[in-house]
Amino acid sequence: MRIIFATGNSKKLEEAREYLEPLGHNVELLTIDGQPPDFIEPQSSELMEVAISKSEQAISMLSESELSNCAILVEDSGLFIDSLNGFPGVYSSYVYKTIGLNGILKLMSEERSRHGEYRAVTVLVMNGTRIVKTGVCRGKIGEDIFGEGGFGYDPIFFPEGANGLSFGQMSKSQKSTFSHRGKSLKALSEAITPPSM
Ligand code: ITT
Repeated sequence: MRIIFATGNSKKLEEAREYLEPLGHNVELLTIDGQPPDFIEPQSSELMEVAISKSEQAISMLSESELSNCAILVEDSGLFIDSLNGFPGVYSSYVYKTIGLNGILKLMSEERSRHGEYRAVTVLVMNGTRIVKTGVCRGKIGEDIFGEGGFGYDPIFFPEGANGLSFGQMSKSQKSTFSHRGKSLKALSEAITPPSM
């Protein structure tokens, strides 16, 4: 299937390809006049609402184009830290660009519980049908920056069951086996794969 991924985040695209291409799907980046789409993010504390709004915007961007028959993929995700009442959550992208990893480490310096989770909501629209899948990855926020892989908060996020490795210290495929995005993409691929395959 030809899947158009509406994202400005090239690392999300790589992770989606890592997952969906071995299953025979072709994942392409949506660009409008050579640029990734510019979404209006709704003021909402719910990833689901943001993801559905992005998918509706992507569909209307493509409605008149030659890509209007392709499947459209969008994803919204974030890091939710328990002791910070879910912050940065839906604001993860903005918080990363403003206070960055060191800002989060500073906010966490007095916290005894370092538990948190990444969450992802993935939406695929094909032939007018919307499929929504979610993924969660529990873990802990480290006390320093470890590794240079992945993106965003990966160098300070230690997923459960990964023998003390941060996402920043893992290869793409290793990260995918634990990650929120990997889980939501796995559920999505199961939903679109005919039972005989
Ligand atoms: P698009 O909206 O264009 O897809 P984005 O990066 O702005 O790209 P989101 O609005 O969904 O995406 O924000 C998610 C942010 O949460 C992301 O920018 C990271 O800061 C963080 N995040 C989500 N998943 C992550 C992951 O697997 N590794 C590291 N950080 C992640």
